[in-house]
Amino acid sequence: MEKAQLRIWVSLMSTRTSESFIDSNLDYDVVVIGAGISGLYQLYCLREAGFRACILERGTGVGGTWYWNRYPGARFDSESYSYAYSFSEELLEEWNWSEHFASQPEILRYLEYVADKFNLFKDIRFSCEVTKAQYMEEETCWQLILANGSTVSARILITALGILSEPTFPNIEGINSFSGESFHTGLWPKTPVTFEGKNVAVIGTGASGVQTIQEIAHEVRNLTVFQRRPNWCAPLNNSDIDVDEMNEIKANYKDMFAICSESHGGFIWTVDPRGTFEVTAAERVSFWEYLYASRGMSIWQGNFKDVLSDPVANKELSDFMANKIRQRIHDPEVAELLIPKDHGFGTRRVPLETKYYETYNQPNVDLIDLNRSPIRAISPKGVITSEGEYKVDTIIYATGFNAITGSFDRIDIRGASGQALKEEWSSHLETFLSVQVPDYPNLLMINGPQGLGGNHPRNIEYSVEWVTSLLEHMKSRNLRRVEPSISAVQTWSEHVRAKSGSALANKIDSWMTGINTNVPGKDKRVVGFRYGGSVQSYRLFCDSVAKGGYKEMIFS
Ligand code: N01
Repeated sequence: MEKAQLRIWVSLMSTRTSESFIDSNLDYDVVVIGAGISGLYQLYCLREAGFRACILERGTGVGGTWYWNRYPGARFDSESYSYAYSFSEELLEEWNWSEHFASQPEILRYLEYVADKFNLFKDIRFSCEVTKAQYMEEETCWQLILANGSTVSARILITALGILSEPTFPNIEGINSFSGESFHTGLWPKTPVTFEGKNVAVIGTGASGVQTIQEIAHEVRNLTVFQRRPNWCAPLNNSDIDVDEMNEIKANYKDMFAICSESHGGFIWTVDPRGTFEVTAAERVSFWEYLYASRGMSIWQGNFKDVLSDPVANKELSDFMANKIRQRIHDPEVAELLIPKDHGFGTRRVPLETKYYETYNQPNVDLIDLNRSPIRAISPKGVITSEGEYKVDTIIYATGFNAITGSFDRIDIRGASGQALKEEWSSHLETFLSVQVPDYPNLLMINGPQGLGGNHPRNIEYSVEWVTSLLEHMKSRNLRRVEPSISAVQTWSEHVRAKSGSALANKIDSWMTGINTNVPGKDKRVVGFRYGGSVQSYRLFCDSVAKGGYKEMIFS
């Protein structure tokens, strides 16, 4: 079916190939995959720049991450107003956030509002899963094949897939034999799920697991949490935003976004210029108490300059955080199970919590240490560990994602030489600026591998604008093809590796270093899986490429 379609299409195209960037024989100038935060803004910018563009989205609505992750308790853990779009003053003025850290339903409402306000829905094709993307050298375009068998052609393909959009289930025997209900946090159904009176198992204690556990613990009859490695969690300290506070936030948007541009990770919290041991012990503890009582990622992103790079400073902070856990949990044995021993505070993603630790003081909540009693299998009735069977009505898999490359892997992406991107990346993960890959001309990625972590919407806006400028550069010069030079890719990759140097996080197994024990081949850390430098150093590099006329890229 696919081959036959491709042959007909190629013969049609060969008689109609255009010499200019714009080619009315192609369905679109640009196709974007994904209608999340990246895709929506990309569509908006492309339209403003006069391109014929559309989004292909496999879901039935907009929102991306916030469409799929509808699990109980899902919410921002960066301040709502700093984690939304900044490009439209009108939008900033119109939208009122109800909480400092908005919940998933509110976030989804916001993204739907944005899509509606900017009339984006008309160019989004929902329930359109792209299964194959083939670059066609002769026609200088991408040919996409959708799950329903139809094809779409475009000069340029932009992936706006999200870095955490390919959920992974654990490789546990019998996982399909369970007779009760089971859910993955990243694939949560739209229909309401009730837990009242039910015995529920949660597997996984990352950010999604923590948000789910603390939310449902009060509703379920019994909750059994299966924990492999504990994470360091910090208090979210969420609260409502009233009218006056929202007005004040609106009045300060400009200054707040300026702080985001100047902070290392794009957040509103900036690193304290002092070293941990440059202050007295009393000052240190008092600063940490202040941060612990502050909102969101303050204790992670707004701490002393060396806590995430100097092991001794990090140990001191980890001890502070461990004591906080001990103070909050009644049973000392449970407290010790919840204190990470294999990594220091902030070296993996810090889940933000609201009374998460107190959950384990509830009589209906049990914590199972999978290091002591590993899961052997899922049975029709529940979870079997080396110590016995836990019978439950519902299993929640909060077991994470095949990060960054996983969402590309699900599409058979073939470049100029016919090589599959999945194979290419299994042995050689290099990009140019996280935007392009050699041999995959006219494929542009929003936040691909080697891209920035931190405040995603801030990074997304920057990358979308950078990509749009590149396309305007091409269109105005009638350039039809773009690919990075090999030397540019090498220079960028060396830069990425150099920036991976000092952070302790790079020496720890996590999705951020490319590890997922449930995915074959993702068992070794990848240096520079994500860009370890600051927002400023990333932008400086990208800006210099644009200002220099994109000399690192080969156009034709
Ligand atoms: O996934 P994770 P997540 N047997 O990979 C465990 C973002 N996010 O969905 O640590 C048993 O962090 C695994 O154990 P271990 C955020 O960036 C944002 O929670 O590998 N357990 C771990 O405990 C975050 O970092 C928000 O030993 C298994 C858990 O499952 C990212 O998404 C909210 C297992 C997976 O944790 C991912 O978070 C939520 C197995 N076979 C998430 N396999 C916001 O609020 C895995 N685990 C913005």
